[in-house]
Amino acid sequence: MNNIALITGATSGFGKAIAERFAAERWNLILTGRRKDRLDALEQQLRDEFGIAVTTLNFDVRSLEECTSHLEQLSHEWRAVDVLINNAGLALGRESFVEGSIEQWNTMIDTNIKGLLYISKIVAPWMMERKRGTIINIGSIAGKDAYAGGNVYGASKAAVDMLTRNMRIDLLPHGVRVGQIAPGAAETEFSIVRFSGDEQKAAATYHGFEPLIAPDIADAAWFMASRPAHVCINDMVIMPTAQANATSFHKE
Ligand code: NDP
Ligand code: 8X3
Repeated sequence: MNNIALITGATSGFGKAIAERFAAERWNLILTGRRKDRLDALEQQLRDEFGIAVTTLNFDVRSLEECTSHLEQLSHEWRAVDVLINNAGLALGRESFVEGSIEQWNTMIDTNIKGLLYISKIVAPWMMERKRGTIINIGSIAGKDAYAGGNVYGASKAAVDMLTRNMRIDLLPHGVRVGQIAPGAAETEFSIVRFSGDEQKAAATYHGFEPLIAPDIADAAWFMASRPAHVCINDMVIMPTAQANATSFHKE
């Protein structure tokens, strides 16, 4: 059987591009997300184009019950996950925390931190049993560097950064490697979600410079996953050339 990657949040942006990249390398895929129509379309596209096997799981990573029931329904064959990519996540709002919505905070914390933990707690033992595997967490420059209005989103990604380092220690005796990709500004649906569907405001985020695009991150994920077994890429910070850190942009 081909290698297997499990990618959360595969309905859009980085997750979809990572699915396409791994499919092109003839990996079989487990793809998750809440939008079933998109999962179904991607499954069909990847099967037709690359002839790989695809399993889709339609659930919300914020729910431990849903994570458990969907992942536990995978057969023994599909549990042989070689690479887990914890990608599902989002930002909501860019106000000062004083003006922030507690509901939005909960959504970010439940998705970006707790969802990642729930999925990893279920999948890591499958890797431990096989004494190999790779977990790639999608963090952010926002987890390393503060910016105005980044507050809870940044804190959730700082948690991803720290969890990545701790998970690597916990899984060290088991031959499972754990790394992070921390991107800067990338044009996906991220800002449309962040600004509650306001496409103009979302597009303005990328005015005057060339942002990253999803395949840039897919290339990085593939690079990490395809290193020889004795090599672990701990952390990759990937920025647009026009962005030096969370706040310094060269705009024309
Ligand atoms: P998109 O909005 O394009 O994709 C986000 C993906 O996450 C979607 O597939 C969405 O699927 C999934 N998702 C969100 N919430 C949930 C949930 N509760 N349960 C299951 N799936 C969920 O954004 P990106 O591709 O840009 O974002 C991917 C990751 O990259 C996120 O973790 C984000 O924080 C991070 N990131 C993004 C950057 C950027 O500038 N774009 C930079 C740095 C990091 P669905 O809605 O169908 O459930
Ligand atoms: C997304 C990048 O800088 O908009 O994580 O927060 S940023």
